[in-house]
Amino acid sequence: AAPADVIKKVEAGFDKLQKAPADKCSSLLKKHLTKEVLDACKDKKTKLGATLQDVIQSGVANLDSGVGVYAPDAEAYTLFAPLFNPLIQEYHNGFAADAKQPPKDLGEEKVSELVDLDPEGAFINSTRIRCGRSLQGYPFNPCLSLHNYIEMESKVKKILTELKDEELAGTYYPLKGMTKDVQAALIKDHFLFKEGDRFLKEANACRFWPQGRGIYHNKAKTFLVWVNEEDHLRIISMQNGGNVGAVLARLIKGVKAIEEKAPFSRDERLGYLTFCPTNLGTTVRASVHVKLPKISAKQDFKTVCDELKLQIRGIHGEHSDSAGGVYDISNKARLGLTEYEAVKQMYDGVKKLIELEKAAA
Ligand code: CIR
Repeated sequence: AAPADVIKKVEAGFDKLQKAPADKCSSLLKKHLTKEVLDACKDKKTKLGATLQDVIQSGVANLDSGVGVYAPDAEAYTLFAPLFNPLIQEYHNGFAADAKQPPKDLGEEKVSELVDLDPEGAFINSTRIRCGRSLQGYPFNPCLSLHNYIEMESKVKKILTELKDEELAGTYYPLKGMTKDVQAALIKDHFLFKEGDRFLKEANACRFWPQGRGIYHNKAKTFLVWVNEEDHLRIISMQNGGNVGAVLARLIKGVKAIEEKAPFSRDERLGYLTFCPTNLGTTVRASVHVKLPKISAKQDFKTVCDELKLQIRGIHGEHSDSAGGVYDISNKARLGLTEYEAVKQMYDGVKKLIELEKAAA
C-alpha cells in the first residue's frame, strides 16, 4: 500500500484543489477527485510503485490544467479507475466505464476521400497528424530509469535509421548535444517539442532530460518521430497547405513500418496506451494551422468549435496563444472512435469553419 507520507500529500493536494476558486482551477481533476474517489484510491500502489500522488501531482501543482492527471504506468488506468473512468468519459465524448475502443482502422482505403481542404491556399498554413505509441515492456515517464531511457532510445534509433522507404528515410538527432540554436530553430518551425513544459515537469516526466530524448526526421521534414518526450514515440506527418489525405497516407506508411519492428502497448478497452488520458485509444491528433480572423473574434467561437468536436490551441503548442487570428484546430476526442474517424472529425469540422469564415461579414 501507499506509505503514510504519500497519503498525507495526496490529501493536501485534494484540499488545495477544493480551496482553489473556480476562476483559478476548473480542471477535470478537480471535478472528478471527489472525497469518495480520494478515499477509494489514496492508499493504492501499482506493482511498479506508483501512487495516486503520481497521477495527480501535475494538476495539483498547475491549477490551470485543463485535465490535470497522467498515468505513471499502464496499471494506473485500472487501479485508479474511480478517478480515470469518469474523467475519460467526460473528455472523450461519453466513453463509459464499459465502453471499448474499436479495432484499429487507420483508413488506408479512404485517404483519397480527404481532398484538399483549402485548394486555393487562402486559409490553411499547414496540416499535421500525429499519433503516440508506447513500447511494450516499459512503463511511462515517471517510472522510467536512466537505463530504460538509454535502451529505448537506442532501440528506436536503430528502427528509424533502418527505414527503407525513401519518403520516410532520414536522420536521428539526439537532444543531448544538440546546440541551442538548432533546437530553437526546430521548435520555432513547429518540428520539435518545447523544453520545460511545466505540466510534464510536475508530472515527473522530465527526469534525466535531455538523455534518451531526440527527434528523427526525413529530409523534407514531413515525417518526424519524437522520442521520449511525453510518450515513448510520437509519430508525426506534416506539410504545408490543407492536403489532409496526403498527410494521413504518409503517417500510415510510417506507423506501419515502425510497427513491424516495435511491439506497442495496446489495451483491450483503452486502445493504444499513452501517458496522458486525453490521448488514449487512437492517440490521433489531426490538426491544421488555420486563419480564421473573423469568426475567431466572435464570442461564440469556442462554442462553435465545441459543437464540432474540435479543440482550439495557439500555434506554438498546447497552452500557447494564438497569433494574428491563426489557430491550431484539431479533433478533441481520441478514444471510442477509429483513427480514421478521428481524422475525419477534424476534416469535417474545419471544412465547416472555413465555410463560416467565408460567409462572415
Ligand atoms: C493539462 O491538464 O492541461 C495538461 N496536463 C495537458 C492535458 C492534455 N491536453 C489537452 O487536453 N489538450
